Amino acid sequence: MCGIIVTVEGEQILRIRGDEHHPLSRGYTCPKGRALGAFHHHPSRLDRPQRRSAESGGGTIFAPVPRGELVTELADLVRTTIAQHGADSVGMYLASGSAFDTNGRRAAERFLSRLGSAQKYTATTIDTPCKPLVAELVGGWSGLTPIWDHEHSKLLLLFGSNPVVSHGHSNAIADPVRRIREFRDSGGVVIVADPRRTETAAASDLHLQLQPGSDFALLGLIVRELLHDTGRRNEVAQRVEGLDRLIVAVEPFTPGFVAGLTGLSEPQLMDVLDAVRRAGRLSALTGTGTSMANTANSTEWLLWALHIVTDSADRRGGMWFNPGFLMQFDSRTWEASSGEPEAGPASRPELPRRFGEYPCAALASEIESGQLRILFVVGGNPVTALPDTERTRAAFSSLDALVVLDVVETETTALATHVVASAGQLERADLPWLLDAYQLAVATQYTPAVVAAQHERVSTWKFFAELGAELGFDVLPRGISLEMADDDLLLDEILRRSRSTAEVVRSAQHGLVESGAVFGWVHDFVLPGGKWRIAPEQLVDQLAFDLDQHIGAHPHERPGSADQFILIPQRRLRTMNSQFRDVSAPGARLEVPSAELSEVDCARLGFCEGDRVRITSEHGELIAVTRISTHVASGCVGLPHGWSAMDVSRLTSTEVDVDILTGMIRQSGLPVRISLVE
Ligand SMILES: Nc1nc2c(c(=O)[nH]1)N[C@H]1C(S)=C(S)[C@@H](COP(=O)(O)OP(=O)(O)OC[C@H]3O[C@@H](n4cnc5c(=O)[nH]c(N)nc54)[C@H](O)[C@@H]3O)O[C@H]1N2
Ligand SMILES: Nc1nc2c(c(=O)[nH]1)N[C@H]1C(S)=C(S)[C@@H](COP(=O)(O)OP(=O)(O)OC[C@H]3O[C@@H](n4cnc5c(=O)[nH]c(N)nc54)[C@H](O)[C@@H]3O)O[C@H]1N2
Ligand SMILES: [Mo]
Repeated sequence: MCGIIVTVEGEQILRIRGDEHHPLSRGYTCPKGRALGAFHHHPSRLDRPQRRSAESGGGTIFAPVPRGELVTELADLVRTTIAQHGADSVGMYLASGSAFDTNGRRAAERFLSRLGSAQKYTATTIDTPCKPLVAELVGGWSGLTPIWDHEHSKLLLLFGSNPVVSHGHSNAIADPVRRIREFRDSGGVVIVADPRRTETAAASDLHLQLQPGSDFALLGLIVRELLHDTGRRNEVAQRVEGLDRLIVAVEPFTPGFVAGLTGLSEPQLMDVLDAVRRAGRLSALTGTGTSMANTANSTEWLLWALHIVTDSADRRGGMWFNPGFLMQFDSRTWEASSGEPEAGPASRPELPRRFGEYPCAALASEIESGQLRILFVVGGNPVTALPDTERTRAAFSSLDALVVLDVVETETTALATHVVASAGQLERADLPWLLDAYQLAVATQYTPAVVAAQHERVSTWKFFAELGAELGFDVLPRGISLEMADDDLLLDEILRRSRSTAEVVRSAQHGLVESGAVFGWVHDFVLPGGKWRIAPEQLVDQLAFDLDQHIGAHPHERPGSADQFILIPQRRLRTMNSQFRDVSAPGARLEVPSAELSEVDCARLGFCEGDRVRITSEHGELIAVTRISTHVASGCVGLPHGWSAMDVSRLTSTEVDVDILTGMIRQSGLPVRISLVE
């Protein structure tokens, strides 16, 4: 999402730097952006379509196959499989690598829906399904994403997000350190709730080092205290439906109770409350620290409740919803969703189907039970990203076909029956379409292809269009044939319905900002009956449940065994999930996976820096190398994901700890034991 300048000589990427004229990233680019050249020339970059041909001593041998032949073969297989087992025997997993390939993502999704299959899985359900869930239940539409009003708000609350490293979760915060500094320089206050003293916490006004999974209690307290004011209550009652239920639901969150749950002192809690009262309106954002916890839905709900109670939601000086430059959500007609899920997958009927997809938690069982027989993976590495690695591997190996579209070899391509070498980021023209509404302004950026696609790499859209044609249906938009289509023609289709024209967007070399935050469109067009449904029954029930569970399992009350820890997720600066593990920007070090432990715990248990430790959960174990840190709270262990050498997915499960409302797997706040490997 940062503007970059790429220096090219022939087909060689020589250098990448931030574009100082880019209105949002202003010359900044992170190490991942600067590593795009190295990624483009990756030693295991995929160059041509391949088919699994033989096994040899644990490895698989792939043979190149002409694309036409591959397409015909796959079309035959899809046709016969669907004839025998129905449309739902073919499925798709779409993830991070496709989020930035606008034409590819759209064609892949269209292909699946033309097949008539319900077997759609995306990274949303292993990342943050609480966000669309709460948006749908409270606001009437799952696509509403809170965005920081960095220009007008005076208080930013961050829960379980570390934008200095991640550059934001569902907020594209380019240039994060400078953004935060500017915000504070103009009188803004930043408060970070995180069990780790993060790089973002270090740049903030106040760091609350709370117990993992206890964010909902802190938010419950603030909402409760604010609603004690009768004037506010009466005012809020005009704007919402269900206020009485909210008031009852947050009643347990007294200062004493919340101090016990969060591990924060009562004076600290009062400081936060004072800051909220002083600011009036505020922006509050969550990230994966809370969205992957078993209290995710309660936390997200109370965060929305806080926005609404302070009249911050969709209001200047509070937070906003980006209608998107390309998507233009503010010019559509909306019908509020009831929030009822559709029927779940056959092998796990207790799991919900929401937002037009099944939860990833059901992917393995759908394959094992024979429902799902052909899987397309589009820009994802599910072998490292999904829980219970061995089960995922076994399930994938049993598929009739695993078709993986990627740019490099991965743990997932290694299990594929067919590999499609996709054209990469620098080899295609593109627009930030899927993340359009995650930006800090109503903005877009067109980028032309920097180099031509080399070898036999193919655009993801073209592959699906060809496969669709072979199966007898159109994947591309009406009026665009496969013969005439190219990247730009397809992007024009999107720009035609955007806030501007293709000509204007294309000629804006450094990206285009239409406006900063805009307010009010959600009130005007989206909210059911013009009011927030502030206390949906499902969430009220969930909160009561979480309270019971959390009190039972709270660290302070657990039988105190010295080797017990709570696992918390974290991102690393130079990797992007499993990407950039083995290539980096010129001169930059590679990331090394490690388990981050506090000095105190290491001293207590006799662990030294670089020791090998065994980390065990209820579901599995892994061996990790320790990294001693003053950042992480005592009692917590921080583990990144996306590594097969130190694979955190071995510790997580698709069977227990699965959220009933969303199917989200618990990946944050997991109890583990740690011991030294002799
Ligand atoms: N460099 C880099 N950037 C990335 C990625 C990457 O892999 N590397 N991945 C991208 C992706 S896919 C995503 S989804 C985003 C994620 O973006 P973020 O959500 O900002 O992810 P993190 O940086 O891991 O921050 C999560 C924080 O939550 C804290 N935490 C853990 N448990 C709890 C808890 O119970 N309560 C609270 N309050 N905090 C908790 C952790 O200590 C950590 O600091 O980042 C994106 N950006
Ligand atoms: N335990 C645990 N599990 C987690 C997480 C955690 O914190 N803890 N985080 C979760 C989160 S937030 C996420 S988003 C998921 C990530 O899950 P995934 O998105 O499945 O994982 P990535 O490693 O990002 O895989 C992206 C793939 O896309 C490929 N790619 C890159 N560019 C392109 C392109 O232009 N075209 C194509 N076709 N492919 C491309 C890359 O080579 C890579 O293999 O993992 C989740 N899993
Ligand atoms: Mo993610």
